[in-house]
Amino acid sequence: MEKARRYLFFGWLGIAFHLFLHVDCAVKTTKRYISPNGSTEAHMPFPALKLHKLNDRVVMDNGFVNLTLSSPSGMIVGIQYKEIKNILEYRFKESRRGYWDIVWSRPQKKKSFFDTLEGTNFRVIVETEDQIEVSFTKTWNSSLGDNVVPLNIDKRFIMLRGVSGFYSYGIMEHLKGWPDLNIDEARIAFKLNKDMFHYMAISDDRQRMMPTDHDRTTGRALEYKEAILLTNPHSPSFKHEVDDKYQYSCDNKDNLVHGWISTNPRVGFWIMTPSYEFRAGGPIKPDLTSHVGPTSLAIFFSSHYAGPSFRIALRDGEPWKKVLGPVFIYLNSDLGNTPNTVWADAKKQMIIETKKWPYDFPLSKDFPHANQRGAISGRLLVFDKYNNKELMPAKSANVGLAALGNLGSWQEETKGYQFWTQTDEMGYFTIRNVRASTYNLNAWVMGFIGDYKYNIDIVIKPGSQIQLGDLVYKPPRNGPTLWEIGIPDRTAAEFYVPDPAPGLMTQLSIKHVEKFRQYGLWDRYTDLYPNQDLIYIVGISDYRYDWFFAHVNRKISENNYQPTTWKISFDLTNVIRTGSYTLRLALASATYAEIQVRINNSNAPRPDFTTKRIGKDNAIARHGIHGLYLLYSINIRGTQLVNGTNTIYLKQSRGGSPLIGVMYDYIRLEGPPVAKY
Ligand SMILES: *[C@@H]1O[C@H](CO)[C@@H](O)[C@H](O)[C@H]1NC(C)=O
Ligand SMILES: *[C@@H]1O[C@H](CO)[C@@H](O)[C@H](O)[C@H]1NC(C)=O
Ligand SMILES: *[C@@H]1O[C@H](CO)[C@@H](O)[C@H](O)[C@H]1NC(C)=O
Ligand SMILES: *[C@@H]1O[C@H](CO)[C@@H](O)[C@H](O)[C@H]1NC(C)=O
Ligand SMILES: CC(=O)N[C@H]1CO[C@H](CO)[C@@H](O)[C@@H]1O
Repeated sequence: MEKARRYLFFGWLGIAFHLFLHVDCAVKTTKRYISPNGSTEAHMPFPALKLHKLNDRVVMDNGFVNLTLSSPSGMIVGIQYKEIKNILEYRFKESRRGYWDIVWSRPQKKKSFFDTLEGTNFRVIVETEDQIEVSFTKTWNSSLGDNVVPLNIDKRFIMLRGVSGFYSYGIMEHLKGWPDLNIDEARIAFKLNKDMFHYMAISDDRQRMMPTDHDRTTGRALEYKEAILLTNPHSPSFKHEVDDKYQYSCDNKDNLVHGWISTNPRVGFWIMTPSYEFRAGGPIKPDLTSHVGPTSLAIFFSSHYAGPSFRIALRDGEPWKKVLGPVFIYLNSDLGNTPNTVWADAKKQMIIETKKWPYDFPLSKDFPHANQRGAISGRLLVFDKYNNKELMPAKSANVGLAALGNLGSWQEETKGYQFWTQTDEMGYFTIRNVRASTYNLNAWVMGFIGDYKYNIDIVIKPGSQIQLGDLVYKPPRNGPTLWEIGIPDRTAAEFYVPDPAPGLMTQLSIKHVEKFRQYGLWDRYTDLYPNQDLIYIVGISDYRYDWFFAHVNRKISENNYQPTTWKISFDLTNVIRTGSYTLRLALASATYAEIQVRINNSNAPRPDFTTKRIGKDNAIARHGIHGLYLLYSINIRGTQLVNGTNTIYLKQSRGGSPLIGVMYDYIRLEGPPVAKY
C-alpha cells in the first residue's frame, strides 16, 4: 500500500516532457514503432517502456501513462496520467476502482456470484522497450468447491511504446467435463475520480455535464431503483431531471468509443472497442456505456435488452473458450477551453484503433492475428415479387457470420464470435478478418421483414478468401401488400415517440435526438389516450404521429395498469371468400407481453391468434427502441373479412405493470396469392 502510493506520486518527472508533446503526434506515429515481435526502429522519440515488479504491485510505464495493477489479483489500482496521480477513484478500495468482473451461477443453485476474477498467478508475457504484456491467471480444479467459478481466467494488460493508454483482454476457458455454469455478464468497470470527471460523451450528440453519484443518493427512486429523480442535486440545472444509466445505452455497432472529460485539467478517459466480434448478440444488441459514478464500462455481454436467457449457458461438460477484447483505454488532453477537441481527438484515435484491427500485438495464441484469419465476400439480392419482379440489390443490408444455429439465432448467440458488415448500394459485401471456425452466414435487409440464412455452413480457415457469388433472399411473402404500418427496420423509432412528462425531462443530448431515451414515456400513453385506445385508420392515419411507439398498459391508478386494445381499421373491396390473407406482425421488443389478434370481432372470447406470453428484453423500462426481433405470420381466411370496413384488434392482454408491453417494428396485411405475379 505504502509503496504503491509512493509510486503514484513519482509521476511529476514526466510532466515537462508531456506538456509540449501533443497527443496527436503520438497517435500518428504510433504504428511505426510497434511490431508484433517487439522489435524497434531507430530514432524513437518516445520513452522506452518500464515495468516495475513489486511485492504486491506491477507498474507499467510508457511515459504517458502509469498503470498500477495489484499482483497477483490483477485489479486496476491506479492510472496515472500527466499531473493526475490517479484517474481512478482513489478513495475506493483498491479492488473497486478498475476491475474485470462477471456474474455467474451454477444452474439449479439459487446463488448468483458477482466475481471480480482475482488472479492467483502473475506472469510477464513480454517485456521490451516497445511492448509489455502481463497476465494474471486463475485456474480452476474440482477441489475448489461450488463457490469458485469453474473457469480458467487469464486477464491480460498490454502497454505499447508511444501509445497514450493501455489495452486489456481476457481469456475465459471452461474445460470439457467441468461443472455446468451460467455466465450472465462480463465486463471491465472503471470508477473514475469523482472530483475530476463531470462531462460525459458517448457520441457527437450524446454528451453533457452529468449529475454526481451523490446527487443520486439525495434523489428519489422512481419505478425501479436505477431511475432516480434528482430532487436536490449539487447544481440546480439537474433539478427534476431523471438519472438512469440505461439512458446512455448504445447498440454494439455504435459503441466504439465513450468516456469522460475532466475540465481542469482538460483530460479525457476513453474506452474504445475497435471490433464487436467478441461481444454477443450481433450489431444491434444494446448495452450500457458510461454513466453517473463517474463510471465507464467495457461490456462484453449482459442480459440487458435481451433477457435472462441471453447468457453463456454451459451444460453437460461442454468445453468453451472465448477471448474478450482487447479493448483500449485511451487518455488524452489539451489546453483548449471546450471538451470538443478532446472528444474529436478520441474519435480520431478510435478510427486509428479500428483500422489496426485485428491488433497485431496481443501475444496470446488464442488471439489470432490478421494472417490467421480469413475473408468471405459475395452479393446479396432480394427477391420480393409482389414488390418488384426483378432481383433487387440488398442495399445497406447487415450480413454476418455467427455460430451455427437456427434462422435468426445470432441475435441471442453469446458463446462464439460474430463478424458483421453492411452491403454497399449494389448489395456487395466482404467480411474480413474472420477467425477460423465454422459459421452460418446471416443477413437482414432494411425495408424487408425476416431473416436470411445461407443454407451451407461456412468454413473459414486461416487465409481463406471465400467468394460466394450472388445470394438471393426471399423475404416472407404470400401476396400483395394491402396496407402496411411502419418500416421493417427492427426498431420502433419511426413511430410516435412522445415528449417526457413535465418534471421528468432530462437533457440527454445536444439536439434532443433519440427522444425514446427519456424516462417514463410508458405513462404518456395514458395521457394521450385517457379513455379510448389507439385507433389507426389505414389511408388516413400516419404512423409517424398516430402509432404510439410502444404498446403498453393504461394507468388507472398508482399501481393499477390495465391491458389495452389497439384497432387497425381498413377498407377492402373484392374480398375473396376462399382467399387466404396474411397478417405480418414484426415486433422490435417484447416484455412479459401477449398480443392477441382478433379479426372483426373484438368480443370473441378466443382470439384468432395469440403470441402467448413472450419476451423479457425489458426495452420499454430501459428506454430502448428495440430489444429482440420477433416475426409472426398470421393466416386470415377471406371469410373473416368483409367488403367495406374491417378492424383488426391487437390486444396486449397482460396488465399489472407499466413496463409490460411490446414495440412493433412493422405490420402488413397481404392479400391472397395472385396468379399473374
Ligand atoms: C510512473 O511511475 C514511475 C515510478 O514511480 C515514475 O518514475 C514515472 O515518472 C511515472 N510515469 C508517469 C507517466 O507518470
Ligand atoms: C520483427 O518485425 C519487424 C517488422 O515489424 C521485422 O523487420 C524484423 O525483422 C522482425 N524481427 C524478428 C527477429 O523477427
Ligand atoms: C487446486 O487448486 C488449489 C488452489 O489453486 C491448489 O492449491 C491445489 O493444489 C489444486 N489441486 C489440484 C489437484 O490441482
Ligand atoms: C366482395 O365483393 C365481391 C364483388 O365485388 C364479391 O365477389 C365477393 O364475394 C365479396 N366478398 C365478400 C367477403 O363478401
Ligand atoms: C365477420 C365480422 O365480424 N365482420 C365485422 C367486421 O368488422 C366490421 C366493422 O367493424 C363489422 O361491420 C363486421 O360485422
